[in-house]
Amino acid sequence: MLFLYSAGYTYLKIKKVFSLFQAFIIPSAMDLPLLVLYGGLGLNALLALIYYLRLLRGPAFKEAKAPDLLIGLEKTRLGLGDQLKSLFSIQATLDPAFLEKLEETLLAADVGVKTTQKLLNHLQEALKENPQAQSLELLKAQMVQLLTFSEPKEDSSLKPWVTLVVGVNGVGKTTTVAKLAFRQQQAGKKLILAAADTFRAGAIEQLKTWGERLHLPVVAQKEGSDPAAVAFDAVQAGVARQLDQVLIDSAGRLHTKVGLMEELKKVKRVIQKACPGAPHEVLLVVDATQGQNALRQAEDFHEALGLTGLILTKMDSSSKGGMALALTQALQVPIHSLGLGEKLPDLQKFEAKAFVEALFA
Ligand SMILES: Nc1nc2c(ncn2[C@@H]2O[C@H](COP(=O)(O)OP(=O)(O)O)[C@@H](O)[C@H]2O)c(=O)[nH]1
Ligand SMILES: [Mg+2]
Repeated sequence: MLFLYSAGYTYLKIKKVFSLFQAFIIPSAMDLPLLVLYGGLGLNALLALIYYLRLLRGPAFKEAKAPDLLIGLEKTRLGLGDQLKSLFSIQATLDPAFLEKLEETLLAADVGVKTTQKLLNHLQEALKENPQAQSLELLKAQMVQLLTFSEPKEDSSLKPWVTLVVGVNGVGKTTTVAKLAFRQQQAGKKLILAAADTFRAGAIEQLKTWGERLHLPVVAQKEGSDPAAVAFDAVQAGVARQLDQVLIDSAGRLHTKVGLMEELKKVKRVIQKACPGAPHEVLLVVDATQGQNALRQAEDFHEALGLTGLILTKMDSSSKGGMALALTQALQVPIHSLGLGEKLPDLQKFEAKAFVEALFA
């Protein structure tokens, strides 16, 4: 095939050179079949190129690069992991001056007062029991333990599995819904999205655009319509079509906080009506650059909705990743995923051990 192709190409090149000298053009019976062959192969190459470009921008692009946890956590590593490593490398006996420095470092990385105290107490206890142990390793192990929770596991017999995504404005909810959808789609799941942030027309358009890129259906109504009705329609469609998942985006405007919580509670109730037992997950999206300031918000959302997991976004631009410990301890809710960038593959399933290892790499 390749031989024929190059033979045809060479023949046509020669003919082109010859055509400079019109007098030498000799019509040949070979021209037509070679032109057809050459044209056919050229068309195939063009189709292959178009297909390749579609794969590149479409959801089916299987080689989507997973984010690198080491790069994504670089800022927090500089502020927390590296500081602790150098602290422990200079001195490893827990005298009061050392403990004070350790406490300072943990607090500066937004680990929070309570969790810092917990870590320090645990370290002292563990060293009493086992004086030969490496203090830094003990501290890391304790961090892993504090970050480990049992999570609701998706039950694939439940069709659909419904996830409600909540959080204040600008934290990355809509982007995270798209990233979650992308992840599920890569796993071969059938899903539908709901644009239940009806507060701004822009938010509805944003989700629709993601839906187009992912070739996924998006249930949406006009700006200002009832978000609970949008969520209800999407869940109902999920039940009727026996889809694997329904992912619901929601509003996060701040200026009427009580109104927002009431609205979200209503969304949750209505989802339950469309599908008993749903939503199976309520995920709070938190902007990691806010550090500990996000704690109050998170508590409010948890009280109103009963969160099942946290998604910390913008980890790639935050040095306050220690808040992962503060938040999970205060709420006793697991971290579901980490946002490590703005692109579709930039969402990583959270794993306590990998997280702590990356912080101290
Ligand atoms: N660097 C970075 N930016 C993010 C991440 N997640 C979301 N963003 C950006 O945050 C901004 C707000 O996101 P959006 O999804 O509209 O937030 P929403 O208002 O909560 O729906 C957008 O510019 C996103 O691209 C992340 O993990 N890392
Ligand atoms: Mg949004």
